[in-house]
Amino acid sequence: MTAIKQPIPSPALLEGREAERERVFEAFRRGGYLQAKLDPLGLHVRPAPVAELDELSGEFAEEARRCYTGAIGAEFMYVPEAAQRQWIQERMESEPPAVDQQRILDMLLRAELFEQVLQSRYLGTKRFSIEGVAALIPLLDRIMQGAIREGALQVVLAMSHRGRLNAMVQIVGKEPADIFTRFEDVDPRSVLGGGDVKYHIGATGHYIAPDGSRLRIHLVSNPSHLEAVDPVAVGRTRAKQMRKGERGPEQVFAVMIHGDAAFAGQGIWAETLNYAEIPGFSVEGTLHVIANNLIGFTSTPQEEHSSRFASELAKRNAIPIFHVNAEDPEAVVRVAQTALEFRYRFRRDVVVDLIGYRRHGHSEIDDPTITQPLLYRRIAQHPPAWQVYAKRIEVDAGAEAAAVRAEYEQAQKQATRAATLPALSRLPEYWSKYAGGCYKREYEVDTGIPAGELGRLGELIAGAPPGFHVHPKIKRLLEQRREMAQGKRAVDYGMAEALAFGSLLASGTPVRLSGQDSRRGTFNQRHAVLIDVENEEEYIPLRHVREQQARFEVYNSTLSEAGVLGFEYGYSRDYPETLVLWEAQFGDFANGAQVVIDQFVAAGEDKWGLLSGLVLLLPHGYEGQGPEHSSARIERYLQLAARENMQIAQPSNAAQYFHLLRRQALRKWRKPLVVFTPKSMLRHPDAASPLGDFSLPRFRTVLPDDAAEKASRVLLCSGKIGHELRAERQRRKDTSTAIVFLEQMYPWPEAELQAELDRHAARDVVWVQEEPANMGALWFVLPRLRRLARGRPVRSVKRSASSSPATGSAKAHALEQKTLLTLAFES
Ligand SMILES: Cc1ncc(C[n+]2csc(CCOP(=O)(O)OP(=O)(O)O)c2C)c(N)n1
Repeated sequence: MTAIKQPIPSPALLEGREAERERVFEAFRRGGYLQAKLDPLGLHVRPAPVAELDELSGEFAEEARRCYTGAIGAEFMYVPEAAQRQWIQERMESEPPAVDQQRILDMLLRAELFEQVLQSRYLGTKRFSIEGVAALIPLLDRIMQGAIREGALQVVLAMSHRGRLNAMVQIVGKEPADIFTRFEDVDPRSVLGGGDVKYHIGATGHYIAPDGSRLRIHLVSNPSHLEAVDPVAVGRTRAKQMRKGERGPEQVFAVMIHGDAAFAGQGIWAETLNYAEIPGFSVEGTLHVIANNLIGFTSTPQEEHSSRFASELAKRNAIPIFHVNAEDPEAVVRVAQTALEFRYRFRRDVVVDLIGYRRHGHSEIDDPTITQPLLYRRIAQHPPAWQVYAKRIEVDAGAEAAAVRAEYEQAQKQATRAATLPALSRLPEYWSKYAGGCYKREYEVDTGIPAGELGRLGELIAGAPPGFHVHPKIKRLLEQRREMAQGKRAVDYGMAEALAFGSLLASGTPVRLSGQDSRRGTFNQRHAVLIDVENEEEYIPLRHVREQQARFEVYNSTLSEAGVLGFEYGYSRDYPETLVLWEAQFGDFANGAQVVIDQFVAAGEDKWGLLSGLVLLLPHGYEGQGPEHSSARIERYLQLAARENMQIAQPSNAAQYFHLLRRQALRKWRKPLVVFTPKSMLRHPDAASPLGDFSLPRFRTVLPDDAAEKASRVLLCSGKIGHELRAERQRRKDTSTAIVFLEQMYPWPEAELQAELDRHAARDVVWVQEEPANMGALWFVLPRLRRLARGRPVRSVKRSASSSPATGSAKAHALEQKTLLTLAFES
């Protein structure tokens, strides 16, 4: 969808007064939001002079001003679809719908008194109070009610620290006592070295509407890293929608709450918005709310963004933005209803920019009067939202306030007697058959497939329907794949992967793979989608391996790492039956997703007890392609490895890759799997495997060397360098060197490696790696290897330490590589 960011001409055919009215209204539709009264304190977002509007007067201008410059400022005239503009216009220009004033008052009052009781009982503890944007609660209340009416069964709610504890109680339906218990911090032994702070952990529960109807709410666990949860929440929503089938986007939708500074500043959200309308990633509209307190920690809006509003970035997708003054809760509720209906009617993202202030410091231990003394003097004199509203609707809410306070105080007392931490969330039923924690041998399954079955599968994988015009190069490739499946030619990585996917799909495991250019494969190795050269029609062989097979999805992702990896992680969280894979274009680029790797992939189980079987495919290997096309940074993943939180592997041949992928899908142990995948070895004969190896029972964590039983030296290595060492050994006609491949680095295969080292009488054990001394697996492997070497000296061969992973010169690379090989055999 393209945004036409130019004025839309007024209807030409209107005449007389009607035309005049339309002209005036058009002006306000376009610019009225700049004059809306949005800032409760009137300090930052003041109505701006707009010449075209200021010069308008008379009855029509007055009417238009009422619609467009009150407590709601709607930005929508850049939306290219006339029907969407028209729809918004009608809502802005009609009478506001009736609201339940008592309910709004009740919501505001509960939100603020909950904070006050926390403040009085846990003074000096961080809680990130909602006060100043308490209207967020009636806003969410209206969204949830509307969602129920639209047919939603479940809402995925993502939010950062601000107001989170409050939302847990008022919207997710958690018991106030459960939240107070978290402040009591009981039972610390249960979370030694793990767990997370109370304002980051997830929660599941039910929103209960006034008529008693219920909506399941899933508040997503998130790290401190602002906005990092966005793609995860979208991925989770997509997975939940897929589970529901065709009505998924109606039954499940996402609500995301952002801070103003984070919304304007963090790129991961922009990456997430970018795929909002792309078929493989769309959730048919997310409802965004900026809980905009016009401050970020100590920074002012002028320091946070170059634009008038924090929401500006949202316009990249030409979606509507509704700014609303948080101190007009009826306008807030109206906007909530409009945004919700917009999402359901047009299935697009929509933004509500709820503008308020922040009553306390960033957290309650910060003193904001140091950096904003005047603002906070003003805020100190400003009454809480519930009092402002009670006065406006002329209700004496004193008695109700006292009752609500007493209720929360009672809950707090109850919490002081609790002995254990209450669980705030429950995993859905579909997780019941999977296990996390430490590895157990009983999880192991056989992954081999009989040759006959491989032949049958191969025939289908290498096939195209009659009349389909296959590209001549691909025709050759398919022919070769057929020969591979018949055992006439060694199987390469591309085919091994297709066989792994195909066999899983045939036996009922869905597969979802995304990454930049992953449909073809960056290295021209995959060709998961065939393109008809005559008409560009597509044929996906892996969707035709069996009649009632599982779903196969393969997508070229947007050019994003953090956003897309976050999405796929999220998807894996809510579809554990699916083999979900994310592929980096080159492993080097995965560092753009480091936040997701650190905070979700590596630490999700430790912090939140949440499992994922996500696979990261990271092309890795030194081939003279320069500093950013060589290293997937093995060292970084090994550094993150602890308590069997994930698996890190580098299969050195096609069959091993096949078994590894199948193992990941078929074991009930759900752990992220990081795979360093080949580039030059993709089609190299040394890394191809005979068909028979696909019938072997399992993936082998260590590939022994039977060629040199009586070796005087053992070279231990992983990946491509091992094949180069083998070639060098052959060139030298060396019979005294064993070359052992470490195929899985983590969990460290202690027993398998010990057995292999014990088999060789070698004096010398040498770890050989392509990476510089300060990178690669060296630091991880050496101490472990020394333990297993039983007193034999353990040395290493590697490139010199370097600040950059690889040289930019192909010739320098070749020299270095030659030196490595020489040192491995001669030093
Ligand atoms: C990526 C990242 N950088 C910095 C921080 C530290 N930090 C926590 S809250 C915050 C201010 C956030 O301001 P805003 O988004 O406006 O939300 P508010 O706290 O005002 O509700 C900062 C800088 C962080 N959590 N994450």
